[in-house]
Amino acid sequence: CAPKKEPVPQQDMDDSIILGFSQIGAESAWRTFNSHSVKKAAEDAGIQLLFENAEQKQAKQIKAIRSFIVYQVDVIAFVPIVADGWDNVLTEAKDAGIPVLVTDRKINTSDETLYAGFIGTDSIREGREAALFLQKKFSSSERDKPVRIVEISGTDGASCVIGRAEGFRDIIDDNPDFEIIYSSSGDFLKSKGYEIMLGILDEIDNIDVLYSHNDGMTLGAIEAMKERGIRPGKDIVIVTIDAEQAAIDALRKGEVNCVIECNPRTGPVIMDLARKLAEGETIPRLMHVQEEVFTEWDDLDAIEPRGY
Ligand code: GYE
Repeated sequence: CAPKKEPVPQQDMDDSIILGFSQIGAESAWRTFNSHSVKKAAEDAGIQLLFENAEQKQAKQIKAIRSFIVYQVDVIAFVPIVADGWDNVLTEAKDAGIPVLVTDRKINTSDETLYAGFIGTDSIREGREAALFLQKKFSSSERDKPVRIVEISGTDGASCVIGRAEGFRDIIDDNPDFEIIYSSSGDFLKSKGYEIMLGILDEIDNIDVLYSHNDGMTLGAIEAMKERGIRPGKDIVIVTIDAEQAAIDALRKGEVNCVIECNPRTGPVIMDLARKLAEGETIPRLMHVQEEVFTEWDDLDAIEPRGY
């Protein structure tokens, strides 16, 4: 017969916090590592994690959050795949007395009491850094016409995409030496980055810059450029966001010119915040993760292995 299970001491059961976490999917290496960070941190913190993968569907996230409410978890945390459409389900969580932590991407809501706080990326800053790099990159070039930029953005409606586009345009739109000649969403997918770039190269001439909202799409776009005999990082300057290892490797090879870090290592701080919320403490409303910028001018050997 099955070995007799040791009963879990009652106070251990009482002590372990139950955290319901709704993740959006596995669309990129960044996302996969973010999920790993959350799972590992929960294990290290002794927090019982109910982890749901929504496979890129907001409806599945809403269903997962409702299941957490029924289960009466202590805290709910989630990555909102898009910024809108959360008020109803978060009102249900509020009515059930369950605190909510928004992570990675932000939400739009008319009722700020629907969530306790946000921890994640500062996407407006990331967009600005991309533009500032381009201004520096082209500052010495004597040009009689503007620098022609194509943008491959991420999932439509995601706060990080809105922010990366907004931050970039805050600077670029005021500078007559630059113009964005094309923009399209690649949904953060490598395959779409490839398809879109192939289409752009067949339709548009004289492209100077690719601004891509994540490394996965950039890697796909680089494959397309090579297929068309274009030298990535030389014929077309490339700025990309995330800083996964493959992008740093491309930077070292001169196939990418600037990599802006978006930090996926939020697991430990999410667990710390969840514990505080479970214990009835307040947390900061807005926390941005630490992020660096890596350019072709830096000491690239000094960059630590990325882990994702
Ligand atoms: O840049 C991308 C992922 O939400 C900031 O989502 C995150 C983005 C990240 O798919 O690789």
